[in-house]
Amino acid sequence: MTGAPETDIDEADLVVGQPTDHVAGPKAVAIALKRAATQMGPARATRALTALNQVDGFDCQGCAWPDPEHRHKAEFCENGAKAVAEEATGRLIGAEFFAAHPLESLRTRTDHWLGQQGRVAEPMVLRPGESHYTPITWDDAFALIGEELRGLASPDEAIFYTSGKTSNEAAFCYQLFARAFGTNNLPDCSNMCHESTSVALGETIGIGKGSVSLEDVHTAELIVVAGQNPGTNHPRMLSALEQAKRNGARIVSINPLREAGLVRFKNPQHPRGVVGRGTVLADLHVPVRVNGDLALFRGIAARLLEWDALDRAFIDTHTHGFDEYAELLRAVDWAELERGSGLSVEQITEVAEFFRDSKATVLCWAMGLTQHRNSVAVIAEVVNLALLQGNIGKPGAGLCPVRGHSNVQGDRTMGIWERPPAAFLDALAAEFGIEPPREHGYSTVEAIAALRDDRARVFIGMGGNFVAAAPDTVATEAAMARADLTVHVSTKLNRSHVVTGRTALILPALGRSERDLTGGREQRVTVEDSMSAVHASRGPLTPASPHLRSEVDIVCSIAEATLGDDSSLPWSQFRADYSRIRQSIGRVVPGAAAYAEKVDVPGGFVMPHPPRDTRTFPTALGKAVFTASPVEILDVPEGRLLLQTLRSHDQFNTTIYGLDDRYRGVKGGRRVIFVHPDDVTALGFADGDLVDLTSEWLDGSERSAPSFRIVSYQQPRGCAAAYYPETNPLVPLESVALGSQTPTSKSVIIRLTAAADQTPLVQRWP
Ligand SMILES: Nc1nc2c(c(=O)[nH]1)N[C@H]1C(S)=C(S)[C@@H](COP(=O)(O)OP(=O)(O)OC[C@H]3O[C@@H](n4cnc5c(=O)[nH]c(N)nc54)[C@H](O)[C@@H]3O)O[C@H]1N2
Ligand SMILES: Nc1nc2c(c(=O)[nH]1)N[C@H]1C(S)=C(S)[C@@H](COP(=O)(O)OP(=O)(O)OC[C@H]3O[C@@H](n4cnc5c(=O)[nH]c(N)nc54)[C@H](O)[C@@H]3O)O[C@H]1N2
Ligand SMILES: [Mo]
Repeated sequence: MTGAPETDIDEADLVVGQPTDHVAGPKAVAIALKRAATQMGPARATRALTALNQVDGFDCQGCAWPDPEHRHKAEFCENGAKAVAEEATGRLIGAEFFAAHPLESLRTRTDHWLGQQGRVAEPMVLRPGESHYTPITWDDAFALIGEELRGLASPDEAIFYTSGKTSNEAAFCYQLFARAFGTNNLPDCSNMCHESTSVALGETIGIGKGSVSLEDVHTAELIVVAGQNPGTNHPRMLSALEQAKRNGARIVSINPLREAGLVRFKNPQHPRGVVGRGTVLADLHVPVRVNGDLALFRGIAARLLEWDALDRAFIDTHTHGFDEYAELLRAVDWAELERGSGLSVEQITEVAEFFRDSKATVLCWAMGLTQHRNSVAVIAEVVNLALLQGNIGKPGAGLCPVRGHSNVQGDRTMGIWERPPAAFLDALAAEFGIEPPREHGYSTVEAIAALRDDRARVFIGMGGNFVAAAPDTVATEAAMARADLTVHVSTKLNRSHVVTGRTALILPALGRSERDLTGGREQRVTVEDSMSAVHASRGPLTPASPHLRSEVDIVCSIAEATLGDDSSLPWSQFRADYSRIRQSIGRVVPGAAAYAEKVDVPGGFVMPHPPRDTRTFPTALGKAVFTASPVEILDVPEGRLLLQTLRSHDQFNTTIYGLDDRYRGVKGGRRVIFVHPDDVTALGFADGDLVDLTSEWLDGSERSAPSFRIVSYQQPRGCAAAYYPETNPLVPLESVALGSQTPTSKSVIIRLTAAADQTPLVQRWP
């Protein structure tokens, strides 16, 4: 079955209207069902959607927002349904497709086109110098990988990347294999995502995870949503916010853009949402300047100290470093905070009053805070705010980093981490009798540099779309092309399959919606959500093709083919029965004792979190730590804009579902740049002009991305926004957050010039 578009995106069809003030409602339901039915057919769609997020069903492949205890019959959102449709599509591509499309032509296609072709049906290989991918048997593919890995001068010449959809079982096997092979080169999408959160929380509260439950969100007095667009990226969070609102909560949104979801929400699962005007969620929208959050938070903290709106008992008993921090607060330079945040003292004070008047505050954040040069300091400042009022480890309060990929948190728990804690490696050694390497491995940006400098020769990707998601597209693609072997375990075709090493493999995996009969029995996997709740997931659908294998099977087979008979590791037992993997997880992973038994309980269990559970802070000092960081202001030179790169309503990261960004009023195109109307004029342009974007980096180097339409859009002066991944070529590999190495995708200094070519770019890769 095909039916995918033959031609590529034509940006000439772009239409821009008004942004909307409400989200979801019946229109979202209709769109979700239509997408699902077109891609899957009505029977398969019904089957999939009725099992989505149900206790005995499968976990949504979309975001990591948790499932409520009392589930609706339709416990999913528009974008969750799109994610399922994307995976469970009836379109299939196999040998014939690859014979008809030489690599050279696939390279000119956009990620949208590649993804729309369908599920990859069988393993494919691209041999050195050949023009086409051709079929390969699974055994030959595994043998090829094993031979290549064994031939490396050092295990550190191999890179084992993970995207955050991988199940806990597959992730655990994958990291075990990498370490038995001899390297900690386990970068993951987290390095580009919430790493700044993990680092900041690790340093300040002793554990790199959020401290709230869904119940806390429901019962909070104040919920702050900073740098996050839940209406698009975590739509089910809106139901939780709506419930909180009904319980009397107030909501503050801190965002350069007035994102529609927080303005008015029509809950499609609720009769009022279908017929009424919906609920106004945000009581206050704070239009902070891009990267202005630290200045804003510092000002709020200064006011709280001034008003003595502090939880002194909590500070005295549970924290360290208050005096030094308080000194900073007493000395704040308000003019500097105004300049840094782009807000007036009155605006900052108004937000502070919301904090002062709340006895239980939940602080939520996502990419708007994590992808800047000083992101670790920004998030440490969020923690400072929470500590001042004792908002950790009490009902209705806490830190709520909202994760992206559905199992990104679980993958890290399972040991997908280039800097594993010693205790984890000790436990791995004790369980399996291996001697895991102790030196840290490469993060995502270090992996790219290693490929570029020929220090790495083999790249294996467990899901994801490494070259499109990573920064500095031109440099990253050139680095990837230097590899001897690139392997992608994937469901759908993407850019990383067509920008390859000398030899390349595509290994098609079962998706989460599909029945997994590995080892001749019905297998389940487990995942962990953003609030540390772990539960089982089991797909109901017949696999897209009989040749697909589970990620667990693929990892175990690569391990056997690489480590051979020398290895006493139980790969075949793992593959035959995943509960055997869960038993090992229970013995190795901290806090996961009796894992295999606990995930058998319907609904699963919650991983321990000492600050949340008992106000115990496992830091070096045994207390939560106040951080006194300087307020650094990113100065943007005259005539330049500060660009943040974000998601449209019609994509999941590099997977482009369609070309509309309904809530922001954009239809039929993605190459747009949102600019304040006065900046448009001041820069000598008009709404709708076609411009090229050029980024300017400290070392004087420049990078460009051609052909974007200017869309006048309300936001603080001097800021701009455009979609990722089209803008990734603008972000230098070296431009990373201090301490976390997260690419600074939300702080890119650019200038606009009239497009050199005034015909809109039809294909992204000329
Ligand atoms: N449908 C869908 N769902 C998704 C994804 C998807 O692509 N599509 N991706 C998943 C993944 S991996 C992730 S990590 C999450 C991402 O979820 P989000 O973090 O919501 O994603 P972004 O689109 O990057 O949006 C960042 C938000 O921060 C704001 N922002 C930008 N810069 C700043 C700043 O300096 N300060 C403040 N206060 N705000 C700022 C932007 O205006 C925008 O509203 O979503 C997950 N869920
Ligand atoms: N400029 C800029 N860059 C960014 C960001 C940004 O905001 N701005 N955000 C960053 C963030 S937050 C993230 S998380 C990364 C995302 O980086 P990645 O996680 O690497 O990218 P995705 O686009 O989510 O990967 C999509 C691919 O995963 C494969 N896939 C999907 N489902 C499955 C499955 O079940 N199994 C397997 N094996 N494969 C599957 C499909 O082949 C699909 O093409 O991008 C980062 N890059
Ligand atoms: Mo992410």
